[in-house]
Amino acid sequence: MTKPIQTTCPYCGVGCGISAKIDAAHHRLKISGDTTHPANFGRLCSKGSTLGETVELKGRLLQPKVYGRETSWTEALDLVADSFISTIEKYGADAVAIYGSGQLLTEDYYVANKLMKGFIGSGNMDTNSRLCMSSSVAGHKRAFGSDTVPGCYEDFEHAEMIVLIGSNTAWCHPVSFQRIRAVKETNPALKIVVIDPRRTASCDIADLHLPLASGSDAALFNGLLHFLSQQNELDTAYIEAHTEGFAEALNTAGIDIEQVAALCRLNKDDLHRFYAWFATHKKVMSLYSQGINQSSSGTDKVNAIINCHLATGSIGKPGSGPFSLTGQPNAMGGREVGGLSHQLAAHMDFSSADDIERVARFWNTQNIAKKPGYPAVELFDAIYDGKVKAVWIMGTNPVVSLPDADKVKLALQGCEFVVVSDCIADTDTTALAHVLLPAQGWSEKDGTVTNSERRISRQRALFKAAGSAKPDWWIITQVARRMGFEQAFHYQSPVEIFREHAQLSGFENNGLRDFDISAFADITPQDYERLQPTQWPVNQDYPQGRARLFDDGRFFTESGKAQFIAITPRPPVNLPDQDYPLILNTGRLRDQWHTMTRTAIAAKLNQHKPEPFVEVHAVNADRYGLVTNTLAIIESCWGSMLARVQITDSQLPGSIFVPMHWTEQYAGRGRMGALVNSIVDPLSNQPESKHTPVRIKAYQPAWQGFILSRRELTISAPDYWVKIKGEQHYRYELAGITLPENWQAWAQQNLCDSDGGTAQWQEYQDSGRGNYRAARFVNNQLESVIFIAAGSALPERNWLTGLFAKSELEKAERIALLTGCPPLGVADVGAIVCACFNVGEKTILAAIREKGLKTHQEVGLRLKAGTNCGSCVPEIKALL
Ligand SMILES: Nc1nc2c(c(=O)[nH]1)N[C@H]1C(S)=C(S)[C@@H](COP(=O)(O)OP(=O)(O)OC[C@H]3O[C@@H](n4cnc5c(=O)[nH]c(N)nc54)[C@H](O)[C@@H]3O)O[C@H]1N2
Ligand SMILES: Nc1nc2c(c(=O)[nH]1)N[C@H]1C(S)=C(S)[C@@H](COP(=O)(O)OP(=O)(O)OC[C@H]3O[C@@H](n4cnc5c(=O)[nH]c(N)nc54)[C@H](O)[C@@H]3O)O[C@H]1N2
Ligand code: SF4
Ligand SMILES: [Mo]
Repeated sequence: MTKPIQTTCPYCGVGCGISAKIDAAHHRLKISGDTTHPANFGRLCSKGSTLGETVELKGRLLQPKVYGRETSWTEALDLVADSFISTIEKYGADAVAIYGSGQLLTEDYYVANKLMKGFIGSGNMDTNSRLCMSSSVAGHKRAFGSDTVPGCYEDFEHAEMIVLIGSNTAWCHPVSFQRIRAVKETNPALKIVVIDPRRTASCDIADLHLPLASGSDAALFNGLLHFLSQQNELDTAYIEAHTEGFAEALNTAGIDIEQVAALCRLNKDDLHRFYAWFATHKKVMSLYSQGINQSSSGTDKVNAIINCHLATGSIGKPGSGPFSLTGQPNAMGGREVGGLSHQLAAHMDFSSADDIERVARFWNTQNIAKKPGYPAVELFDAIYDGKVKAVWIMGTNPVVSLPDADKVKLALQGCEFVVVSDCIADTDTTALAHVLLPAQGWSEKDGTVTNSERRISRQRALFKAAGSAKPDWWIITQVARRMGFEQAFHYQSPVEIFREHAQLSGFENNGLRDFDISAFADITPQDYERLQPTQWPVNQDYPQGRARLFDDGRFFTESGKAQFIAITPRPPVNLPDQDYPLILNTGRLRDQWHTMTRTAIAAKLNQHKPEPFVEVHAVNADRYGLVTNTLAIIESCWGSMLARVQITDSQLPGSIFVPMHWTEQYAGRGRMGALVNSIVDPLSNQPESKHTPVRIKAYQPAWQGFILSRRELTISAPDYWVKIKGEQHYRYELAGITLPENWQAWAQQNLCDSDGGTAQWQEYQDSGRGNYRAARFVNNQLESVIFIAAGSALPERNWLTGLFAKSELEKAERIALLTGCPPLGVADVGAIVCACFNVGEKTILAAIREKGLKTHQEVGLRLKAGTNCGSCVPEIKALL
């Protein structure tokens, strides 16, 4: 092992610093939190801690492919450039598009955007940030004249009240959540309010949870503005000096508490409590995320929140302000380079002719795009309609993550030319590519990312590239050169791109644009190598960066004043009806990242929630005949999926929740994007991913079962299947409508995949009851087990999966094997709660009972559970 390298976590927008020790010989990493990084001071969550498990080469895309055939970079790049050129010649520049991602590094993103908007001359570069941050971007622009997140993480320590709105911070920004938890523990007076239709793990530290009706946030914050005015809790001096449009906003917001309570379906006293707290605490932070942004009124929701901060002057000051939590590691960097189709670059956009002229001059191009391109949903519609004929998808998986995802699939199936750059070979989107370009993964790439608090950090390469994989910036510039743009894409390394990006940010800026990192305009390769995490702006006035913007009361609007926006709340567009009576809400799980291409490789991360599931309130479960742990089919006008039922009172009656993560690589019929309506916000074009009318009913298979196997298998897919990678085994959950003729033959066919050796079989069959069980041993080692039942009566999986860690089974274990239950005296750990230390629910419950443990700290002392990343503390507390 060498000296540790400091880099940044490639998952969420918290942007944690990582210290990685490299064992190059064995291609292994030892990951720990970077104690010097201001985003995390050494903390990491379950996903960051397990990054070392995701760097294996199995499953990686290692070689360029054209039409399914492996080839050289030269052939692949020539083909991409030639096809783009000929499509443009035949149909014009708007017939091609790039669809990028907040998971690209700033340098990759900058050149992709420059190529499309500056040189191909079309606005058709959009990004998955359209599905993520675009309502925040639009809200910021309206209020501040710029896309600025005013505050910083340090504000958590100064705040008197923190409101989490449409944000499951505990699972989605775990290190920030742990930081807030720590503040709350030392200062119990800190008020925490969660505003979310679901009772999430984030409610664990909340003084108040407001389970508002889906989509009703704008009314709630309008009501707050009205309340603040009625209670004389406005900062009139601030409003007078630094804002415009207050009177109209207040007028439009004229809604009293009773009306809000009725609209949001909230308890009036709870609502009053929240309003009174907001009014009486001076330092209030509003942290918000997808419950706000992913809505047909997302931009209005953002401005309704900002209005309240402007009205109380609680912005730009320590411990206060609206704070949009960014999702992806480089959501912010993407906004800096202008990755959204209406943006140009460096916080300039197509709405200003001066901006267009300025950027054209800087890039020295005659061919700059003059108007916005298609935003994501429209882009895939345009592909479907044949208007866009060649698309290049980079670092995103739209066949899963876009709404109406079956239509997206059809669009790509019908598209003349689809290029996909990814680091993983098999995804639902790579399956549809004509050209596949292998990108370097997180552990191989070099560049910068910007987190939620505007902090630019370096990602540094830890390993040499896997196979022939190349950095995204290299791939893009190679295509650009082949398209005839050698001059403008002559870069040899990321620092040259970063330098140009920094120069553009300062170009004719003169304090007119918030994004200014001109202090890096001449950065040397050595300084870039050593670059320390810094918050922009970084310029002459702020050479060390700036923690807070708007602390001077100056905004980037023409008048220099912030704008109140008058908001008229609108309900979601598609409302439930007789046919589709429920609201489908979608979101994230603690231990998975988006479409699972990387997190599902880490066995530890698959234990928390192994299968696609649907959370349903008991009232709805009763009504639709759903039973816990059985399967249900969920249908919308657009598509359907299968998921396992979890009945919970954390759900509001009338809404159901499914995680967004499962794809066709890991589950048959678990891809939720197929159901989601493609309604968008008219201002931001962000999809309403949290609200689709659906129906649900029990799914009654003829048989259910599971297979555990030491090796990965190719199973003749039944109606329902899920693949779960575990420690030393793969687990397959299965269910089918049709029974195979003979289970023995079916098992032979599906389990005997290429494991060599002579297998010994142990079998049990009760044909009358439809039960079949078998175990196979190869060289005395357990190779696989299969359990099939007519109903859902199957043994728990934990004890059985644990047997794969053993080189040989004891006699008692072998005897007990086909009962599925441990031999007498052996404990079953239960479902894994703490992924970091692999501690199961049953172990925790037993310790609580037997040792009389009272707090999560005591559980931590005994079992270590919850003492690393802390993400499972809410669950431990629930068990207590
Ligand atoms: N573990 C994990 N962490 C992640 C990610 C991941 O995939 N996995 N992805 C990252 C990314 S890209 C993003 S964008 C962030 C997202 O982070 P979050 O926005 O926190 O995550 P979500 O689960 O999508 O949605 C948050 C909450 O919005 C609620 N919600 C739904 N409708 C409404 C509504 O009308 N009003 C309000 N107030 N709330 C509503 C949902 O019930 C849900 O609990 O997470 C980032 N972090
Ligand atoms: N219904 C519903 N839909 C949603 C959401 C929701 O809450 N509900 N959330 C939305 C949000 S906020 C987001 S951000 C999106 C996320 O959705 P996606 O962007 O589609 O999801 P990812 O799985 O992150 O896809 C990233 C892809 O890039 C690959 N990759 C990783 N690193 C690199 C790299 O360095 N270079 C290249 N070229 N490829 C790389 C990964 O293997 C993976 O295939 O989903 C959106 N869709
Ligand atoms: S909170 Fe977790 S996922 Fe997010 S950056 Fe930090 S370690 Fe990575
Ligand atoms: Mo996101």
